[in-house]
Amino acid sequence: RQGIGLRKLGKTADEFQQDLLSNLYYRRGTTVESASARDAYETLSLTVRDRLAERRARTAAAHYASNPRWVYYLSAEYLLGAQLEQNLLYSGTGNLAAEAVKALGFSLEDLEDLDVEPGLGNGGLGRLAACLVDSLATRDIPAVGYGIRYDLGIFRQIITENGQTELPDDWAFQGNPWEFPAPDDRQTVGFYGHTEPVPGSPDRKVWVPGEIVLGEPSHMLVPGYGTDTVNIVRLWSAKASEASFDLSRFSAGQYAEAVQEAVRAENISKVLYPDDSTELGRELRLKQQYFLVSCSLRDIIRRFRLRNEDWSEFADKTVIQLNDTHPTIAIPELMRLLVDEYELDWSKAWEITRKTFAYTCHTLLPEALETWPVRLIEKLLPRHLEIIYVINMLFLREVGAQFPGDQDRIRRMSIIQEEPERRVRMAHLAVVGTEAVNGVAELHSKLLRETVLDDFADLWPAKFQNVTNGISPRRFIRIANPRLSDLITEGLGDDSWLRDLEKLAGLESLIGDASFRDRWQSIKRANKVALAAGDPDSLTDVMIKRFHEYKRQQLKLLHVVTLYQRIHANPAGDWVPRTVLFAGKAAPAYHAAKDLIQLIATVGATIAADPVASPYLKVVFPSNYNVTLAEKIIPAADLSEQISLAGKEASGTGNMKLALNGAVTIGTLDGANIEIRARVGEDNFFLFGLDAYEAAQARINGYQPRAFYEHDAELRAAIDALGSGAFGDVGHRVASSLLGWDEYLTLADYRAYLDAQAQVEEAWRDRDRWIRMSILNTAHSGFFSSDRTVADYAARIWRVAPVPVPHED
Ligand code: 26V
Repeated sequence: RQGIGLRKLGKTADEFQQDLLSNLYYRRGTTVESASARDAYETLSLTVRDRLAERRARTAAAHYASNPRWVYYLSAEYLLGAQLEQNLLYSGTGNLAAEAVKALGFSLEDLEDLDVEPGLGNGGLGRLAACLVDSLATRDIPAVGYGIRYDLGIFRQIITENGQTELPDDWAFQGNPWEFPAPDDRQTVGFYGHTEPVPGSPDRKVWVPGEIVLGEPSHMLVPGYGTDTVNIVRLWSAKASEASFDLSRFSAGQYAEAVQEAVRAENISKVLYPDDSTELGRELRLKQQYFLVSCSLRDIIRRFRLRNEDWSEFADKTVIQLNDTHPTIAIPELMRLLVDEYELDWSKAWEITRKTFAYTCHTLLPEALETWPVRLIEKLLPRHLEIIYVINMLFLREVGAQFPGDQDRIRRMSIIQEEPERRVRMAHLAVVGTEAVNGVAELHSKLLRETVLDDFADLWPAKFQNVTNGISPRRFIRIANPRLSDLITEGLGDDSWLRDLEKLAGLESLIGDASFRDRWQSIKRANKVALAAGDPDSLTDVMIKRFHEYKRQQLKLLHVVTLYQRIHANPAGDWVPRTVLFAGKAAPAYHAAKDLIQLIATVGATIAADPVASPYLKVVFPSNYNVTLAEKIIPAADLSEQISLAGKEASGTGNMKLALNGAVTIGTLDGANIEIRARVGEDNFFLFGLDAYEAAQARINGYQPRAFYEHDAELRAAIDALGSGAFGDVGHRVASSLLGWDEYLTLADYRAYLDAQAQVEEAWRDRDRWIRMSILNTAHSGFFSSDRTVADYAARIWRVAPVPVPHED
């Protein structure tokens, strides 16, 4: 196929215009005269996508030529964010596009409003996956992200005084111009059935599945910034095989029954599970996990075999990162493929498997650690259960040899939990079957070693590492906050900081420049005006994250109630005006979290209706927090609330996004807060509360929330107000849960939190001091770039090198 080449895509405004028009006519099938905003959006998206597709083709060629070591990121969730603005930026076509759509009679902003984000994740874990694939491409690392193409993403949330209502998120209802379907790469996935022995091969079995489902991939392009690499995220959709349509029933006129099995098959990728805090043990969720794993591993093997023959090279060419335990069934699945299908010895297969996988843990909460009933795995994946048993037997033999006679240790470490029912502990399987295990912030990694995984850290100390999370500076400052980005670029002389975020440290030398500080402040103000959440001159105090008791939105609410009561007690006081902004979703089945949302909305409405308090205090709760909304709120924030009970938040990443945009943090010694404080400096961070050891100790020593209630009159007044009946049953429930048990020590930290908030107000009143703090937060956030996170993984866990893609112009 020599001598064949692609026509160059337009570089000038005229040429871009021509490309846009040809897409409008030939791909969208409409005309200039009749083009709607939707037509213009779809056409522009295709025109931008074409530019990335050309880079993608060169990337694939460079990767094929070098047969490199690949990183495969396996994640049940991705929160990629809106694509149009990102892809305009990464393809450098923003100005051309603005001109071209203007000629069609539209503005770029109108079209960006039509660009819906694929909400294929719950929160931090899903957004981290998106930041890491961005940085993998930016660092020219050959990588594929594998995930599930849920038809329905994270639910759409509506907030009223009755709390949260959920609506389905049919995100691709009008199509998705960013996606390339690849039906030729479909895979076949088995479920249920039984296994049969293979005569003469004791390690091997034949699995005869009882149900077959097809996985159809499509991919989204993941461009690197400032480089030609374009990687992909490959998402699997479940499709019924033809065999699932029951023709005999159809012929008998039982039309609904005839398609019943097909509908069941396609339900696998129908909806994202919106519970990110407690494992419900649902069969469909396990099916989703195995569906992702089975399709992805076969695709990985297909790709390996394009350039390689020898299995002994598999682990040299492949590293598979497990994003939490959700894809951990990949460990027995790779064993099954190698032993049963490719006929490798067990010990050779195990050596390959262990070397191939690495595992990232994202939690410390015991209720979020996945375990699956043995009976469920036995029914759904009978061969995998057999393999897990063999893995466990050989593993426990190893433990027994290291610690002779230590039966209790064997019970604790077993992959199988025996009581109260037999379950498979996925985190144990993930540690046993991988080469490296990491936590997501220094404290989290340390607590993993000292608590949940302590026995494993004793056995294999070298396996345990830390890789502190990071965020994409492209999305979370350049795209979210163009005003501040322009000022930074001007201040630093160029925009190379977007690929080398530590360069932000150079802002420190501008801090003495009064006009720079003025401009910094005016930009913050302009961002608040654009957000239109409250008085732009008030202190904009934001708490944006999933609702969970450990994150302690209830502590923030107690603070709000106390401020309200103080203002009432002294209406003529010199109060600092505040706009308190909450945003976030609660899992639909998490009643305590939903109660909190409702209570915040109700208290907010009471304050808004109160002429005494409302000039100083406003509570706002915009609906449907997602990546797009985060990009609007973060640039407008003055104060970042990171107030989880110490030892509970693995890392947090919103904390990094807010600090990068010049918000000052009030926070506990938890997750990455500790690392943020160490970098921005103690003077530029409002610290309060128990540390992780004190918190654990308080519980052991018989913590009594009532004692705090009785000894603190303001706390008592706040809780009494909530429980008084003025806020209905929700007020009662929240107040009595705090007084009765207070799982996350809210009352123990209340006074320290209010004292820290008083210091916040003192700093805020000295406006020049506040601006300096704000600038220093941005200047010292460079470490939290996900480019650094990826560099850490690449050097210490993946041992991969970049493969540059030759530039063409
Ligand atoms: C957990 C579970 C638990 C079992 C049921 C289903 C389900 C679905 C999703 C999840 C994910 C929760 C874990 C998570 O998002 N962790 C967050 O990860 C962030 C990135 O590392 C980190 O910054 C947050 O601190 C951590 O809470």
